[in-house]
Amino acid sequence: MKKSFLLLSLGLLSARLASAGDLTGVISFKGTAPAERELTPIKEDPNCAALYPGALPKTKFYAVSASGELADVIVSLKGITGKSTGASAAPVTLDQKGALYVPQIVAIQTGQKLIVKNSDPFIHNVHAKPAANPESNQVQMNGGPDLTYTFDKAEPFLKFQCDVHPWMFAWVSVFDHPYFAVSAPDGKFTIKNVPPGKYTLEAAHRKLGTQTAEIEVKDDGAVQNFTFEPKQ
Ligand SMILES: [Cu+2]
Repeated sequence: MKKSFLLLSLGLLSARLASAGDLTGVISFKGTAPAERELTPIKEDPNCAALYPGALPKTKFYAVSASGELADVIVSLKGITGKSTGASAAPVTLDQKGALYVPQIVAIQTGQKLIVKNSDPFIHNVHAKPAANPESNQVQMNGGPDLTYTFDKAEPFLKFQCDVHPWMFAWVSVFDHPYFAVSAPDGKFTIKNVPPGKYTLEAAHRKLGTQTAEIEVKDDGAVQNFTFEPKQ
């Protein structure tokens, strides 16, 4: 009797913890996505050219699903400062694979480790070009050790590029709080454990701009969706 009561209580508690204060939503895309940029084959790197005979990879900005959801949108609470838990957060990995950054859009906290890997059988040059944080430029050999970055200042869409492969870009948004998420291929996002209150929620896409919504998060969370359209 006692045991089943305990299990029931634990079950209720875990169900409550799982949903408490989670802010969720779906990002949709309406209309026709603009054509992605065409690329000129690179001749300077025969290793890469061998990997892609006749066709090169592309930096893909409009990651729209078959049913019209949009990935790679960074959703975050605005107006929160000095709340970073980045020093104790798990590192985030940015890989270089097939001469592309994977993923292309990343979000981390100030002080959180960003690990950059090279999974390709050739060299890359990892060039971080921040606006608010220090710039850095490092060669990363194939099979070479991972590179580790941390950023002290919040900044949106901090650019990483490869100076060997001119189509290789990644953007890393840095927040000084943990209340952000990147929309998945099905357009969904979840910002976990948001304290109840009123907030401005921002959704930012690298090419389609920024939208905001005034929201109220209650004890059991909140839902807020966004729809992006191609720019005129
Ligand atoms: Cu490269």
